[in-house]
Amino acid sequence: MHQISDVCQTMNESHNELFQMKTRRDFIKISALGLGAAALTAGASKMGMGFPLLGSENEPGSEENTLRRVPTYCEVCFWKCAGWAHVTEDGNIIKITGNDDDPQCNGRLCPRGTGGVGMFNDPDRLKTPLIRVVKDGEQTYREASWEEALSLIASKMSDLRSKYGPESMALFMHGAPGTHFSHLLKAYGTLNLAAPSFAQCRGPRDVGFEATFGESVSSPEVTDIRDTRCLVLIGSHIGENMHNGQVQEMSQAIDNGAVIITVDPRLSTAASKSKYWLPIKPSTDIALLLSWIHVLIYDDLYNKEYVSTYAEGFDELKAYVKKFTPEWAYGITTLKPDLIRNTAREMANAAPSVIIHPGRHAAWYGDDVQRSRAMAILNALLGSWGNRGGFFFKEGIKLPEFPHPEYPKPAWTWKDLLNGKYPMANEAPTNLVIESSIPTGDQEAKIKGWIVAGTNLISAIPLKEELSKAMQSLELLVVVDTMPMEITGYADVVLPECTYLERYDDIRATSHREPTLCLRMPAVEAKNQTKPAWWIAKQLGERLGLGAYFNYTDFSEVLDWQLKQVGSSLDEMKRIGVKKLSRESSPYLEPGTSHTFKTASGKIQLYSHELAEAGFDPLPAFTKHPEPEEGFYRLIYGRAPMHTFSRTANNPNLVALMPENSVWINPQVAKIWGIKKDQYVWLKNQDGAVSNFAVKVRITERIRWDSVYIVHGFGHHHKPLHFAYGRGVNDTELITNVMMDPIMGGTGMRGNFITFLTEDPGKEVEA
Ligand SMILES: Nc1nc2c(c(=O)[nH]1)N[C@H]1C(S)=C(S)[C@@H](COP(=O)(O)OP(=O)(O)OC[C@H]3O[C@@H](n4cnc5c(=O)[nH]c(N)nc54)[C@H](O)[C@@H]3O)O[C@H]1N2
Ligand SMILES: Nc1nc2c(c(=O)[nH]1)N[C@H]1C(S)=C(S)[C@@H](COP(=O)(O)OP(=O)(O)OC[C@H]3O[C@@H](n4cnc5c(=O)[nH]c(N)nc54)[C@H](O)[C@@H]3O)O[C@H]1N2
Ligand code: SF4
Ligand SMILES: [Mo]
Repeated sequence: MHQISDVCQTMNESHNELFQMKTRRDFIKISALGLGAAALTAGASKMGMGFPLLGSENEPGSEENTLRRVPTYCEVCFWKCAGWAHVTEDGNIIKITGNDDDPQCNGRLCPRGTGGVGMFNDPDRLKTPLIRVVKDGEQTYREASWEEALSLIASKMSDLRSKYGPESMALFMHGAPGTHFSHLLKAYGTLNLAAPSFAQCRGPRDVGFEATFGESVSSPEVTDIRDTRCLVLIGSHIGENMHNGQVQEMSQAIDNGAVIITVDPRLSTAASKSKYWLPIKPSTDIALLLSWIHVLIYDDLYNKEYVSTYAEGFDELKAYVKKFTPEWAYGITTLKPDLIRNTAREMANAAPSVIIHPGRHAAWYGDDVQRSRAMAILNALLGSWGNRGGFFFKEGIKLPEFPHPEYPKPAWTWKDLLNGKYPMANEAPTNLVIESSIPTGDQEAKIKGWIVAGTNLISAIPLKEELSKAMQSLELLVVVDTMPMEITGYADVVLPECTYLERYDDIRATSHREPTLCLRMPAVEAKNQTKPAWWIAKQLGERLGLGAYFNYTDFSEVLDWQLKQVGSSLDEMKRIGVKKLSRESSPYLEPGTSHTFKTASGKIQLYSHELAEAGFDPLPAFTKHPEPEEGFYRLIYGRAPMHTFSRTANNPNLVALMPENSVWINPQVAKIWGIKKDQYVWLKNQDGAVSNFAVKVRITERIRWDSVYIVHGFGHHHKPLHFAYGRGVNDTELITNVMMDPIMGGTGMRGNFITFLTEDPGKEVEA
């Protein structure tokens, strides 16, 4: 009796504290906490900067024959390669290797996947739930028990439900934890679920391809790279973009003599392996694409039979591109007309085994659906969709949902927040949900509470001010993360998830050349007080009266049930990790047979009626974008093979491989500025935003003089990230000009220009 009332007492206090603070959330350093600090010192000595790559032979007990092998799939990026965690008798994970049966990795992991064990070993990991409190007039976190943290969140969510309706809660998610919290929030009664993988990433591409072919290119992409004869990369930098299977297939294609054409203002790794590098003036790709379409049509190089059988709108397209000659494009793109003609001919020679790669991160200039449409149209003219060496038709297997009551129907969803904007958004744009969390004038915000699971919004979302305003206005902000990333400092309650190596998650049921199933299970017990997302969601569900949606004790029961419905079982999957199933339909169009595309008319839409009806250009329009003023250079960004966004920035293994990013500068520019190799400079953008830290200069001919390049994910300002703090610069803080895609709400991020500060601007960094 006594104990229960004690718990209630504490809960009420915490609850009241949260209410008091709703008007202003200070950013809190998690480092201030006792337990974290103690654990850190112990770990840090063992895990210094020179920490060896795991799998090192002299780890105690690492003899191969005593190792246990546990199936998993990687969470370091979203390619989700299947692998094995190798565990010693005393419960240490000493290495992770690829699963030979997985077509997504063919037994090999990329450097990040191999280094994934650093996520498990990272001494800076979150260790216990934390609750925001006021102590001596200052906001801080105190460690809390799970019981306290969960009851506090559930009671606050119940309040929000009764005051504003369940729709007032939103979820921001990326990766595996997302599905567990989606289930929770759908059961609770809201569909306001958003991920940066839409509006900040592949959204424009997917919408552009869907408008043309009736379906998207999926993830993993349905590009038949291994059998292609010509691969055209527009920006897409496979090789630095380390999506495993694609990288392997691209090197296979190169070995087989495929022609690679890379369009990139920077000599990317892919460009360096290409027969043709087209160092385009950034932001002018649509002009190049239109002139390629012009050459294919007017030089009679397109696939007439394919187009007449499967496509519609050719006459409109032909008339439209008449004026877009290579000479016209030259003036815009700086690419010589001959180069444009020759590369168009290379594509036609290889057709239909040719791929104009759709890319993945497509949120560039705000006209990104139109650029994706132009790429889709080129593919259609070449007949590559549905042909070997082009794009194949995927086949997958759908696992039945574990039985639960029907989800309630929300009174409204994010679609009702659009007010006519972004008519073709088919997933919730994160930015829309953020805007809808800010009160306007005397209008209350529609969204009042967030759960953020597996996304560091601070570095993923370019709308810094809106994000900050929204977070200050919320009545509840819960962050579920494995690390004390920047976003955790804004939470009311921080919940520490265990890493992918310590938990069950959903079965990876992949649709690709063949359907595959893949299991992730705990290799070892979860460290400290960390818990898996499925458990956290279930606990919250039960406290919210939604127990019927979580009718199991352990998630393994759900997996076993699901697997048994499709003729496998948890036991089988524990042994094999990956199960390949055979496909039933053909991956390619059958010659001489008809095919119905999933568009309204059943035909490929060269001319898009859907876009026309929504009030947009039905044929891709070229828009001229602003250019840098004198002394400024366009900021472009991308990936490095050893890191994934900001999620690996503190991973000791990967920090050892690449500790910081650098800014790529053309030698001409370095000369004008008198900047030397390896010098550190600060970056300032057109709106006066200055980088938090200095960045090392890399002087290289591999970048055009009008642009600079940095790898995304660095420049962390949160001190508890001991390995990442202060290393390199963060592109996100220099992206203050966001070019919205009116069609689907994508946030174009490449319209920012920077200049150099060679003296320390003395900027105070929020620690
Ligand atoms: N400026 C700029 N912005 C970008 C991009 C860019 O290139 N430049 N890229 C865009 C693209 S393409 C994408 S897809 C998005 C990516 O956006 P995000 O996926 O949000 O990227 P990260 O910054 O890696 O944040 C991942 C967060 O998940 C946490 N995390 C990792 N593993 C787990 C786990 O198992 N459980 C839980 N609960 N949390 C975990 C990490 O600690 C981290 O806080 O960013 C977009 N935003
Ligand atoms: N190692 C690693 N691999 C990853 C990831 C990671 O974090 N790390 N993230 C994964 C994710 S979620 C995504 S979305 C993908 C993103 O990977 P991609 O889709 O391949 O990348 P983008 O960001 O579209 O393109 C980056 C390239 O575009 C070039 N570029 C910049 N501006 C322009 C321009 O105006 N025109 C043209 N033609 N090129 C331009 C840059 O120089 C750079 O080489 O990578 C995936 N793979
Ligand atoms: S590509 Fe690399 S990081 Fe991504 S899932 Fe595969 S092994 Fe992991
Ligand atoms: Mo992405």
